Amino acid sequence: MRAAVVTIFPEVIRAAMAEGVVARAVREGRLDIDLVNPREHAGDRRRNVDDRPFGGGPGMVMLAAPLASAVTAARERLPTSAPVILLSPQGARFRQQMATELAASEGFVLVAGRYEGIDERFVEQNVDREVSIGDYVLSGGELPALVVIDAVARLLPGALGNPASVLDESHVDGLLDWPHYTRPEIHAGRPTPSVLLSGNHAQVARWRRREALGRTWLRRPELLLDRDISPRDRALLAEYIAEQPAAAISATNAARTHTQGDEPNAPQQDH
Ligand code: 9D3
Repeated sequence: MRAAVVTIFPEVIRAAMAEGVVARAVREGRLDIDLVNPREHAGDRRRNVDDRPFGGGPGMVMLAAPLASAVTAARERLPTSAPVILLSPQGARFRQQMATELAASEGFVLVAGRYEGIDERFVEQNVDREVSIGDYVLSGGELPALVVIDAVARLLPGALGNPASVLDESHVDGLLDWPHYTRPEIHAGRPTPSVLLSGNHAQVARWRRREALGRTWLRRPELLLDRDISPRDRALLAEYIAEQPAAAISATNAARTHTQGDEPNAPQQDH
């Protein structure tokens, strides 16, 4: 797969491409990332890529022309099907499903912005979709672009030492992960749940499913709302809830009382 990142800080992307799952995908030829710097596409001698906002106000706005030219250059090296995705605080939230779609696609262009914003005419003329990675303020789109690339790179065929973990993991089947343990059996006086040492694979699988359902119910209940829960899962969840100390449930309810939106345990914002 080929991707391009349009950014005035290509070195930030390059640094992250040198390590880990992305580096491996690039090294093994499964991923090719072009970096295109709008500064190289600036029209003036000073190579300006920003200017003051019409209408006044603080901060600078990215010029449309260098960005448009950079995107055109990026697209010349990509299939025509490749969408142009702007990383933007105004975008739709990036989700695992989008990572899966991009991993199955022929390629894409990511545009990372800086400054207070981007000239809207560039967005209207060149951008297919806008994507945000969450409700917090960053200084630019480079880290979000890396988040997207990382999420996609690890899904590319041949990306993982253990491909089974791609199918098993949190958010793919819509549940949180179960708890993990490794040696030693006892750490700081705390034992490993005995079922994991029993060698009974069916019981291990049942325990993990119950823990995954239970933790999702406790920590991210909204993930359970939009899905069908099989009778077996329902029974496992009931078992989990019955075993919960009352204190754990009231602590969770207290946290939920102070939350809003789709991240139920996030602290409430000031009004
Ligand atoms: C004062 C209004 N700000 C919008 C909330 C201005 C502003 C803040 C941060 C304009 C640009 C940015 C830079 N952020 C991104 O480019 C960005 C981002 C983010 O800040 N959070 C989560 N996802 C993303 S994707 C791109």
